[in-house]
Amino acid sequence: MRPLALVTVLALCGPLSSARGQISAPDDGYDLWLRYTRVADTARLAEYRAAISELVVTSGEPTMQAARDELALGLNGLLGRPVPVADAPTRDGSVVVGTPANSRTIEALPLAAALREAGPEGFVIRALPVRGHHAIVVAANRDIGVLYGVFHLLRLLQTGESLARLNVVSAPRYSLRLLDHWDNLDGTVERGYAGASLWEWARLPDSISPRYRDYARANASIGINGTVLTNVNANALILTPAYLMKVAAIARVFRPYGIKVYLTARFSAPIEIGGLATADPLDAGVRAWWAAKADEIYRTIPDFGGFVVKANSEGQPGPQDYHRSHADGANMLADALAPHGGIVMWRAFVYSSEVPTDRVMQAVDEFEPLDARGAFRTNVLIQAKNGPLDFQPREPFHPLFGRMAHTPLMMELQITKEYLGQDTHLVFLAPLWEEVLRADTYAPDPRSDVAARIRGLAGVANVGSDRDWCGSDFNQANWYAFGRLAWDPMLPSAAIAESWVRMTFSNDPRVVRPVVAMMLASREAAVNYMTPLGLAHQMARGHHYGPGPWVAGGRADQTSVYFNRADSIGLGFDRTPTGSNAVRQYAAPVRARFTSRDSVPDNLLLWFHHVGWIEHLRSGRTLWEDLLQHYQAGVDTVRWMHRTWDGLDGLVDTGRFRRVQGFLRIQEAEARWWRDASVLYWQSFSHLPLPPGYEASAHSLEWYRQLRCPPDPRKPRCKPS
Ligand code: GCV
Repeated sequence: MRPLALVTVLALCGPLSSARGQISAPDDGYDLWLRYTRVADTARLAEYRAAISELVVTSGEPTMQAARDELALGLNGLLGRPVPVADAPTRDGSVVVGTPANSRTIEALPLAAALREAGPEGFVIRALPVRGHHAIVVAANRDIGVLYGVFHLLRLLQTGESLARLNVVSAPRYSLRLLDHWDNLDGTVERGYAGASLWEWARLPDSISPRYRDYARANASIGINGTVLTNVNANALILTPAYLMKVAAIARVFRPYGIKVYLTARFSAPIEIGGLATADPLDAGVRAWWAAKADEIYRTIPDFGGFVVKANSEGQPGPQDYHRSHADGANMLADALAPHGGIVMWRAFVYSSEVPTDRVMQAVDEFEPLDARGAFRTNVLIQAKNGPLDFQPREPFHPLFGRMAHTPLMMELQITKEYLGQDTHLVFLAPLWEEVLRADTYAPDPRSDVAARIRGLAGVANVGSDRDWCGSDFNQANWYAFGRLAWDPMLPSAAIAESWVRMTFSNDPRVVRPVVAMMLASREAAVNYMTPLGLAHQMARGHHYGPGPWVAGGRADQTSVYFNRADSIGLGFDRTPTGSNAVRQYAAPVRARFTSRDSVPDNLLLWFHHVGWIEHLRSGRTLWEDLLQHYQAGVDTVRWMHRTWDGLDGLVDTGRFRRVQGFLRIQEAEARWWRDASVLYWQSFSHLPLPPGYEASAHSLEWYRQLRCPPDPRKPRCKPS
């Protein structure tokens, strides 16, 4: 982040003006949502200045120091004047910050009931008299709660909330709120679209990038409390002493911000770095090796969080290599970590070596019987992706969320947009995540939503070494949204979008309203132009960027044709009892809803049913007509987003305005590319005409099929049509 002095100077100077009276200096996006520019609304500014005149922080512990520094930075900027730090409230307007253990003032206040409600990580913010003065109190049971409370208070000011009658008690719903980095030790990032890895392994542990602290600070501001540093396609070297020293150095920077580090454990590490002949989880030597490795890790990193494991999936080694079960593998690692309080997050994204009848059924088939036997140790969590396939623009919720009666579950979301336009397309993911968190599993009863069935959220990070962290200004919103939902999974997408826009761009309603509207429309737009009506996995092979509904060959269940089942009759994967019967993995009411053509939601129709091209849908239109309409709606929405953004010229700084504008240009061309390539391909089966007035495709199907879109630099992303 900018040094304190610079922020203060900028804030005191006031914004630079443009023709429309707003900031126009180019902004590189580095500050994310943590912008503390002077409050523009003069009435609010006067209210804040009257309510806040000094800071009282009495503890010098690292987390409390971080809280004090953040408050000083934020208040100085937002109020446009320095706010002095005092030892005790001396006048009206004190912001008193602390825990009953580190502040006598807080200890003496009547906050016991509220603090009980706040729990170990939550906080209380109240306006109340302290020693005869008007004060604002940010109190918590632990220092980290204070830091979270400080970020919350600053957010209220950033978003222009009134401080009158301030009374907040907030506690996170989950204790595990993690970012998973798919970062490799060579600095590349699997499915990363924001530059190289943040972790400078070659320079660690002696050289500490200042970005580590800025990253930790951004995470703490949204309540994230864990970071898995390494790719699930793991490299055993991370567990060697030299790398553990490097990990310890990162952990030291993260610690004051309440962030624990976790690592991915390569199942074959005992062979690769331990010199053993086997990695069999029931072998005594292997078990001893992992126990000793855990001891060594905790000697180096005393608050180490634990392991994430991808085993027997996409070629990764695992217990099945030794004819052992996932439970045998997970329990071995759990036993090694248990004496130190560590956990194992064992992924349910499994890919068997044989092609199954229906790929989306494998996780339940493998994990439910183990759960039924209570086979997993208590410090094992099974981590499932939101849907049973692979982070598609839309999937039904993963049936595993309704099937595991004994073993705690984590849900993995993908913040990096592997299948949703990667760096350039503006797609706000909170509506996707809200949809799955609120989905009712009916297991064991109605109102058992997915949010209630899990113990934590892990998000595959979209953060890299790019100056703007995420590869695009709007991708930052997805990092922000993930943290906010991990704290409170019932927070509506609209509220998340609005607070992000206010903090990141402006409180001006001429900006807030249209940008929030764009964000909220963006996910459905992407579904429409990529995979409408429940289609999935229609992306080009490998890079997963552009359309590839024709992809065939190689392993069948990694191809588009396997998932779309297009033929002369119709389109879609029959997962009802007449087909793969994947619906059987859902609780009875959900199964019935998905099985019947009368009740299956239109947006999942082709996920569960093979539908004839000229069959009528509930809309009264045929499948063919509805399909065309959805593709067109996707394109039209992106055009509208583009026009809406153009209308913000002068209301947003030139740097971000132009960057977003350029990306929307790409997105519009590529939405057409998706529509045209897909429609032409389906037409080669349906042989049905386009209705009069339907925008004709610019090129032939063959032209689209031979396009090698990124990363091939010799081809354009998409030829302008
Ligand atoms: C890390 C998908 C991605 C892979 C990823 C895998 C996983 O298949 O394309 O890059 O591997 O999911 O989640 O393990």
